[in-house]
Amino acid sequence: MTAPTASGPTSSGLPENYAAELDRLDMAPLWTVLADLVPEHPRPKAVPHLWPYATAREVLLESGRLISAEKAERRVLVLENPGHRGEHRATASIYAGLQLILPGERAPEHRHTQSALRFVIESDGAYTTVEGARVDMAPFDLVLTPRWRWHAHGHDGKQPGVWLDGLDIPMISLFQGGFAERIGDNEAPARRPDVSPAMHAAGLRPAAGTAAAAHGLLHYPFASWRPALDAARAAGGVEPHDGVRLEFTDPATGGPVLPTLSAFAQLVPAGTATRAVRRTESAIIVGVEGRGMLEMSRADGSRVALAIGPRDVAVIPSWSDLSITAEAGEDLVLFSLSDRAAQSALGLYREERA
Ligand code: GTQ
Repeated sequence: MTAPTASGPTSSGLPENYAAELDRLDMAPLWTVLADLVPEHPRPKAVPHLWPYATAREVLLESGRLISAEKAERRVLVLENPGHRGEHRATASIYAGLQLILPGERAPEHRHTQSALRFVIESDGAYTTVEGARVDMAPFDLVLTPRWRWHAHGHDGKQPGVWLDGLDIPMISLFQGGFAERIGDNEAPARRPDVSPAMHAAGLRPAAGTAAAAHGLLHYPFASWRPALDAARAAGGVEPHDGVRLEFTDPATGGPVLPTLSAFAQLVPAGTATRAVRRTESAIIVGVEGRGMLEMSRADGSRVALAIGPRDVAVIPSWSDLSITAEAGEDLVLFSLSDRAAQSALGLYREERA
């Protein structure tokens, strides 16, 4: 039994002149495409895929010889899912890219209605400013640039700075909600240190009504989140389907870090495998420590296994039964971002555990 497809010829048995008349009237029969428009379960166009960091790093460094950060505005290589060629997205809903900034460079101030999170891959002095607050980036830090905040990137160190950008660009594009503004460096807001992590660690935030109150927590340093995984594990937090999986939260709401994107830290104990789980969220996953396998199903039901190590970036499409195996000897530590926040807000999020 084959379902009718949207792209196939008119297999509906419509008289040719009737089909032509519909076309002329900018109308189309539903019955030839209904099964695609209203599928019984998600059938993602995005496919499981992994970008090994060693390869990505080479072409990224080459981009640094071809164009400056100033000229590019953002010097980024977009991670394009093979199932979405030409669409500049890693999954249907998530944009991902690797951004390079070289010592002494600045990527100029701009703001947009798309929200971004950065997961730092390499840095010895790269930083982002958000509304003038400087966030210093260390490897495996999570840094947020929520929608409509002025932000720029710079670099005071000696080695190339690289991070993964995760943005909700496809979601904002779906709603045609894109606005952006750019300003010159002369008009850039004054620099000041970002004090949000220290405040939030103390359970404090700027009092309501003060100028600083608008700025939430922007920075989740590796030095803070990594020990939390070990602590959770020691406290018995290893789950059969996830190992230890913690969600980064917005302390103001207790919810996801951004209205559209969620972020997670995960630890799969060495020599163990998680039981399969399928979730409607599509996700980008980054290796932090250890090595392992991401095993999942493709939309056609076949299985694929992707070997992941530190700094490799992989895509987990929606509804692909995922099981993660950590090699013996070292725990597998992973960072991931997903569209779960947006799906939950719309009441769509579902998961099934094997
Ligand atoms: O750093 O502001 O990868 O605006 C894509 C769009 C990064 C950024 C991206 C952006 C940025």
